[in-house]
Amino acid sequence: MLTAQEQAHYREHGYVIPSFRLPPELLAELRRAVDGMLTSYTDVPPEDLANPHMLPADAAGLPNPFMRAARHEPILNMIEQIVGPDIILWISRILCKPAVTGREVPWHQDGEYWPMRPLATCSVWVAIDEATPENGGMRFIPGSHKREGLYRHHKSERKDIVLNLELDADQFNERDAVDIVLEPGQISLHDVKMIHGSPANKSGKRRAALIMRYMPATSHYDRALVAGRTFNSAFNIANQPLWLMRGVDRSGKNDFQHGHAQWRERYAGGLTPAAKAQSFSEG
Ligand SMILES: O=C(O)CCC(=O)C(=O)O
Repeated sequence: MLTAQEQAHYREHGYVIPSFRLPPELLAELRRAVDGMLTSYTDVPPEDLANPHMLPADAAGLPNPFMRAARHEPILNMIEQIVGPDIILWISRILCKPAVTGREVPWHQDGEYWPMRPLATCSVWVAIDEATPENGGMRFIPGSHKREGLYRHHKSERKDIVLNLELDADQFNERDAVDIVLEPGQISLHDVKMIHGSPANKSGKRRAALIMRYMPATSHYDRALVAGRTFNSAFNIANQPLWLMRGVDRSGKNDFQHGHAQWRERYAGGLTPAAKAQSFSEG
């Protein structure tokens, strides 16, 4: 559970690095599974490996390590403290910045990309490798989540960045940024409106993360808002497979079937050439 102080930090600053650590066995399994994904799906940019929790269970029926991390009770307990008892996992991704070539994530607010209304999500960023300013660790602008609306973004034409909706430079002051430094197995949690980004990885050390995003089931994941919207690529987030992790769908409008078969097939059969050609950018 988050301490009262950690909860207050999240409310005040829009993020927190809790004292929690992933159990070493789970971290080791995640690292092996990340390595496996990177070897198997070489045609997908390593920053963009989507929904690894949709990988098949093992032969004995044990869920894959990504799904086990997403269901890890202490993580769900912390999420419950932030979003309430009705919790939907709506996406996961591996964002791996390889040594030397790992791409920059431009300054942005996740809420600029996402279709749940009311806008709400807590992202859990799990350090698989250490994350530092040298290897492309995240940077946050504390307190930036507090403004009611979103800040102004523009569509960037740069090809060397992971996302393409970038915050206008006059919307924030980079001097206010804090570096999020994490050891493997540590996590950070951040709010949907947090202004954040991360520099390119020019170091000799890989920086891999598993990111899991949870919304309250009081919000509606409104696929119509992103249908046909393509961000950086042909893929869009209209087909995300939603998982109710705890509680009930209070909105009464969320669809928990949509996208599941498509993603299961995608990973069960290996990636088709068409799927390989697609990556995605969701914020
Ligand atoms: O991993 C990164 O560098 C950026 C991740 C991010 O933008 C996010 O989790 O919202």
